Amino acid sequence: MYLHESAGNQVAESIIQGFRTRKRAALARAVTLVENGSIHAQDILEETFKHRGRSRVLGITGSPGVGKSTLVDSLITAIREHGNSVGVIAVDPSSPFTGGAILGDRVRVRSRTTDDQVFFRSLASRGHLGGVSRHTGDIITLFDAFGFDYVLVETVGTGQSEVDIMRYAHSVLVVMAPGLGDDIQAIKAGILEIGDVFCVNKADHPDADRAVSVLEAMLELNRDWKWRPPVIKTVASQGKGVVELFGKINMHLEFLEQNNLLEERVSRSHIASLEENIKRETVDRIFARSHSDGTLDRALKQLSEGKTHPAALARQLIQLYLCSEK
Ligand SMILES: Nc1nc2c(ncn2[C@@H]2O[C@H](COP(=O)(O)OP(=O)(O)OP(=O)(O)O)[C@@H](O)[C@H]2O)c(=O)[nH]1
Ligand SMILES: [Mg+2]
Repeated sequence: MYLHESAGNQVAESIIQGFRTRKRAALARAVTLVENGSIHAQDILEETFKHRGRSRVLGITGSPGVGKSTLVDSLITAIREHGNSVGVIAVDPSSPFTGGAILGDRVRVRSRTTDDQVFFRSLASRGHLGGVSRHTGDIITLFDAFGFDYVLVETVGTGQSEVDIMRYAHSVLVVMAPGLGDDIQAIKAGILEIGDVFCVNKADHPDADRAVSVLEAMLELNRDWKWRPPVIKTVASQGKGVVELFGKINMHLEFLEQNNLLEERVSRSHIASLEENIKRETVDRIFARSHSDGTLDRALKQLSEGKTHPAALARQLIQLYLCSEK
């Protein structure tokens, strides 16, 4: 049962009602309210949280331009061919330095407005004041509660925050491409540790086999795999290898279920979610409030003048904005 009748929150109630009848407009509205930190968000989140747990959450990460969105597009086709529904969340880097359309030829996943079993939403990865958006976990929960069979989350794996997003996934697909010097860099960034399935995309490129060998050799170094991540070659732009890739992803999810490891992943996502909420209630709140009342500017001035140590200032801000609250 969704939200009880007595709850006087009309906005939340109509959205919950929309979830019950699988109205995509209700999901779109809920995401916007959560992203904007609306006063209705909490009611919606609390209610929808009870209904999550159905979706298989797949994280897709990799360097800019390796073909993640193109792959997502072909994965949607594969998922639909199995008769399953899918929600896609694309977390876009919105930093003026790193992101948005780094490459001019970036692909946008088609929204497929005619297919009501597919829903696409793009999120900015940075919140106000340059902080990382703290809503990804909540938004994944909304998608899950809406009842999609699969939720795909695409992020550009360039920074820690993007890697952190992968903690919400049950299965992580790391996408690489030959000819970008990507193999070595990716290994440095620790991306090898987070992948459950690896994909060498752009296999139409002559260096693809070499990239696969490098990756396989690196994976061989770890002999203690519970699950040895497979490496699949794809040409996403032609849909080649995608059925096999989708098969491996499902094999990984089944492996987790059969070995009682899915709970670990779910627990990892709960920890990430808790962290997200704690940071929002503390770090983000302190920054927002001290910014709006001018304290932050004064604090920064003190720091640049070398009058106070950041630790002392941090304690003062915590005292001022968190401890003094009722
Ligand atoms: N040759 C070739 N090109 C591909 C392949 N897959 C994708 N592309 C092209 O590579 C470019 C980038 O693809 P995207 O899907 O936007 O890559 P992305 O990883 O989502 O990029 P960002 O979201 O910007 O990080 C586009 O021009 C695609 O058409 C492939 O298998 N072979
Ligand atoms: Mg993309």
